[in-house]
Amino acid sequence: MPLTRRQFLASTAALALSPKTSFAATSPVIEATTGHVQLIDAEFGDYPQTEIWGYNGSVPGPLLRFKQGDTLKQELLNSLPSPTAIHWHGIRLPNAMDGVPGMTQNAVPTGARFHYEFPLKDAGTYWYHSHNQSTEQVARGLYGVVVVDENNAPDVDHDIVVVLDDWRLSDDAQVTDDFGAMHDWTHAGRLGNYIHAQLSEQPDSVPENARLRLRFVNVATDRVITVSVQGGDGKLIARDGMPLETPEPIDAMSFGPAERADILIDTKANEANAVQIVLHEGDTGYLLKEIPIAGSQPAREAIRPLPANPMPRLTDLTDALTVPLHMEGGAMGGLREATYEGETLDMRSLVDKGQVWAFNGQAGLSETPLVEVPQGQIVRIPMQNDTSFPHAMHLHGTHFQEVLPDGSFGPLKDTLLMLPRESREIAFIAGAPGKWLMHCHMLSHAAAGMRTWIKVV
Ligand SMILES: [Cu+2]
Repeated sequence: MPLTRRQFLASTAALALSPKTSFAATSPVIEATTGHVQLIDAEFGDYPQTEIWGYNGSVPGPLLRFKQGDTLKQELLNSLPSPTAIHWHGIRLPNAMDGVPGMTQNAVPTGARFHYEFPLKDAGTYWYHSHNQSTEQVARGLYGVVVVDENNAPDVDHDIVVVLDDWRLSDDAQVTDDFGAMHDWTHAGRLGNYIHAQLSEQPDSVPENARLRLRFVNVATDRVITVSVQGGDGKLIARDGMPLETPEPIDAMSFGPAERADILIDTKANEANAVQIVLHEGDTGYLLKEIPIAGSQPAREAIRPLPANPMPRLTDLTDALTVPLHMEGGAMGGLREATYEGETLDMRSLVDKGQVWAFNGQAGLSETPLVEVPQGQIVRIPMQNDTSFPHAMHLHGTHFQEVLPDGSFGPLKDTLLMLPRESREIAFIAGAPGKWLMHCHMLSHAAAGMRTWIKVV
């Protein structure tokens, strides 16, 4: 794999990482507001600061850090010109705290506040982001990370959040405002020209045999980001916040939008003498971030699994209710017709309304849910991706497990990346009562039709 120091995905904007981290400390009030940040590193030229929309004016927003069992209490203050709301991605919470305007709360108008408060039952790596006009608001920077520490967390030398993002910037480094571009919505979504990684902590160097916990979060609106870590041996210990029962070897990791992974690595001297986070695009690797290795310390004990969370896991599918989900639409295999806002529309009328994807022939949300089930009901959703694009299927309110072809269950996840034409099945135990969204986390696809909901009573 050829490794180059920098990536230029487009002629105008360089791929790099910002020279310093903008992670701020936890604060009780999160103000959604505009800000200016130096997104493009000076070594790529004399680019001006980028105007962003961010929590407390930064990207990412403040790193919110709690202990398992704590109660999250955060006041959202909206100082943006548009209404907004915060979704707490992957966190089990009461429905009224889920942050979905039109479904669980009203969007918070300019100048107003909304109080979010809920107990944090599960440890792990989660994130928060706008769920209102999110194709625009997340693309402008409205996201941050929530870390819930285990009460007996593994001993590590550094615990570092790695935020992976993809920006579409103009020649003068500003976020382009082509948020509803139909070509994006019908294809792979809003792909940027500036991919970067921001670290919550950047040690000057680490010794050989240092143990690092790296928490990867893909906050991109639409891009699947594939990275590997060089300069260490380690294991994958959690996905989407939830511990793996058995840590797994790490290879290149592909993250659909919203997917996370925690890894533990013990640093090993390599040619570069550095821990390197490498972006893979096709056959080429691009260096996103590195931490030099200097000195040495004694080797660590073997990596053990994280303590399990209280999230229940599936044991069998007896009495499960099965609800198939047929995913269709987009370019190269489009939709002939679909129901939208109660009307059956042909393809041209759908495009006029910006709706080009459907679940079970329904574009956007229907009045009635995909399924209504009592709390505790096991639901199976065989999903058929009958499109030419990947989709990152996300369920709100609880994690699911994949039902694997041999009948066993995959790890707990809240987002599943499905490749074109792929069929995969998920199953979950219906959690807290309420209206829970299920959608593609390619936010362009969600805006253009890939949304449904599940009612738990
Ligand atoms: Cu999608």
